[in-house]
Amino acid sequence: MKFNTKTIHGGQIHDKAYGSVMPPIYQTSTYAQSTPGGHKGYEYSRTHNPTRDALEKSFASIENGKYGLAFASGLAAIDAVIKLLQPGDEVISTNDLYGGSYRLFTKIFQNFGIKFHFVGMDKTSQIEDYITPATKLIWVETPTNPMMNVIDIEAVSKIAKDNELLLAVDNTFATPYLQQPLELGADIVMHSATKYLGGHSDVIMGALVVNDKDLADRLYFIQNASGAVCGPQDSFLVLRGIKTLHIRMQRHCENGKAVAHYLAKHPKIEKVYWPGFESHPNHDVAKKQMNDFGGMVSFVTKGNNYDEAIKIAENLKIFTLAESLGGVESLAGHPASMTHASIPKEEREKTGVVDALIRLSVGIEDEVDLIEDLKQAIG
Ligand code: P1T
Repeated sequence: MKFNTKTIHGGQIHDKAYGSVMPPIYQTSTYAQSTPGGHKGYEYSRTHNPTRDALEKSFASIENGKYGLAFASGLAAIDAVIKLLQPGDEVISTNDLYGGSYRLFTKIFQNFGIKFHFVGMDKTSQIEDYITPATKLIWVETPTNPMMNVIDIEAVSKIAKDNELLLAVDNTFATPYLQQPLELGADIVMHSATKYLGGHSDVIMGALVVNDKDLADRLYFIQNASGAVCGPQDSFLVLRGIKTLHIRMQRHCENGKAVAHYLAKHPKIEKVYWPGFESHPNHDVAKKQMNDFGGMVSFVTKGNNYDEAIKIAENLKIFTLAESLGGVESLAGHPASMTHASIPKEEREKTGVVDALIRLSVGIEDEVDLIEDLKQAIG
């Protein structure tokens, strides 16, 4: 089945009771048993829920994997992955990543004796310098949030396999429409389904997809034991969102390209970060592993002018100044004070997250209106 068909039908069956085309929202915490253990496959909704099951099958299908897991948030999904580890284990992570992922690693799991190394991965050889006998996992986010670096998943996967390490890829920015990490050798693909998969800025959710049965069983165990699951109503909404993922992504990419090119020519803009530019340092990798370049664009104002950046963020009318990304509506964010505020200033500035950086999640409105909005806001 092709990707555009999988978004609509992947892993889905019509409801057995009445043939409903969409799965019913099974808004129940528990299930009647005829005798202890005499149930129809469902005991308690933390463990399984039919609406969540339908969504988990869709996650697996669109990522070309065997097993899907849905969580209460993207961070809950990451939390489950790190719980595969033990005190004393080490993780090598992308150095430019969502601030909340960084916070979870450094402020929660570091206290449990897990060590994290944050490494620039666009030169994959740098990863090998950090591998020790204690290393268990490589955490890749690509394209990175918010600097839009692109990491060669296939090359990292070779390093992971040679050293018997797990490779997890946060595929939130790209979505499976643009890149499929399991096909490139990753063991785990992770999403903040809050973003493009849900697609409508109305749900918080996370996803994992894996191929290995043993790994899946360990993650299902953690999902049930820790309990950070999503509810049936949210499962339904994300399942509905996924059905238009391919159409939305096509438009996100077209509008992202138009916005990136407009900004690149603007005299008041110093630099635009978007992997579609031939001048982007990882453009060749992006061309190799992605089908297009996505709808996320970051930029800094001329002379790194903080006041100008804030003025633009405040002046935008169609772009809403808000955290998050990946919805149909365009959003603008100021990473230094919003999504990446939990990373110490000197750490974030090393990766380019300066105070004059603005991040755009380019939505699927008319391109003409988006460019007009940027024009009036930049002035
Ligand atoms: O917000 P949540 O669903 O828990 O997902 C966390 C997360 C994980 N990974 C990436 C790449 C992300 O971008 C996020 C969430 N990011 C934002 C809220 C943001 O505005 O960048």
